[in-house]
Amino acid sequence: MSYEEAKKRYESLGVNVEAAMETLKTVPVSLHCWQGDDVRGFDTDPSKPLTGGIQTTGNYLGRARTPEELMADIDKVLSLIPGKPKMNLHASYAIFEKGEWADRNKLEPKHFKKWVEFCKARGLGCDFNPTFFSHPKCDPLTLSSPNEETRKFWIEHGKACIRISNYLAEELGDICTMNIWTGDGFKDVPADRMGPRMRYRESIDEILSEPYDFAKAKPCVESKVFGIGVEAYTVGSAEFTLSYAAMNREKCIPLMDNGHYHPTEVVSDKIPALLSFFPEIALHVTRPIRWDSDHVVLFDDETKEIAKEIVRCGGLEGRVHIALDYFDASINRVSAWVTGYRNLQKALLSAMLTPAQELKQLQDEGRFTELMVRQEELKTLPFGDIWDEYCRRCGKPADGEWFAQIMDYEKKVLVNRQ
Ligand code: RNT
Ligand code: ZN
Repeated sequence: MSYEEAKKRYESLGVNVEAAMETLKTVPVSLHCWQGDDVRGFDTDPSKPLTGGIQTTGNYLGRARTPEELMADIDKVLSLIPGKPKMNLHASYAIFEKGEWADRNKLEPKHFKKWVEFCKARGLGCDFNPTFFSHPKCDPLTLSSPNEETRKFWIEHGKACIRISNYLAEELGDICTMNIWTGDGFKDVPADRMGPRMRYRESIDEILSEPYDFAKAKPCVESKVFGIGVEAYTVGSAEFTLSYAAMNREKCIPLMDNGHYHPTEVVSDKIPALLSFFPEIALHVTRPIRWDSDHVVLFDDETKEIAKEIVRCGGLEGRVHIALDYFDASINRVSAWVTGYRNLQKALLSAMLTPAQELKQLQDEGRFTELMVRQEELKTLPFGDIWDEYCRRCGKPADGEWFAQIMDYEKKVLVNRQ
């Protein structure tokens, strides 16, 4: 079917296809830098394992080993994704001059100057994350450590990251969300659950005492249910972070990662729950398989449902900050990046092509039989034709037109990184 015919099908349901495409072009979605190098970063020994309860599996060829390689890969990704990407960096991706190095508590804006130049040249905004894992100072706790020296070190890191976030927001003229996530927790049954949480709370308070303009730099707090090696207890649990955010609404926002809940809980349902109270929320979109496995985001039911809630709860008007968060080392990493980004774009476009008002009316009038039929019928509309048109209008390849470029890049560039 052609675009024009597909468009007519949607218009007959009262959907404004042109407006949907135009809007989606302006919705920022963060591209996580850490898919390209298996979350290793540049500031610690890359042969050391990841810590903090997260893991990458696989050893596909072509992991980016330097800032130059990572940036080249990101450029490849940017050439193949439609929409309005912004970067998402971790503090561990600081770029040092030759012979220079700074520990995490001593990081400065200048260590991200090359990233600012990268973003400016491509018209991108940038989000940021302090890195409270994969570092010798994880004892293994960080912000909740009973060791005051350790805890102070990580508070200083958090404050340094606020200053860097201010710098990124200022330089790039765009909002910078700064996400606080720690892997703090215990493998086995703890003897004190409250102590670490009280210390974590105080630590975040101290970090957020560093000055910032909340309209530009937005600290977030991300919860988690458990991690590998941290199975029994997580300091930053759902109740902890949500309570923190609720009690500090004027200085931080809650972040939900859809890999961080029990398997039958869904973030799609939590989005309207949180938006009933919080002016703004942030998301890490990922794909958990049986645990927080961080698989590549697919165009699957829950991703579509998350997108629908973002769209119909007014999330596109700046209330929902959307970021990707996954890492797969078992397949071509550039393809993994592109696939996940495009799938989230697809989910958002598909959500925007839903006649939300009509469906809501059916619900409000109690016409549930018809609601089911209408919702099911939407699933077989000619979405692919609209999607391909959207890609073209963004100047990016449609489906079926980009994978060969990845294989070409693998043959010419990635194979040489053995
Ligand atoms: C880990 C959290 C966290 C990280 C990134 C790298 O479970 O999801 O957001 O994935 O910060
Ligand atoms: Zn996350």
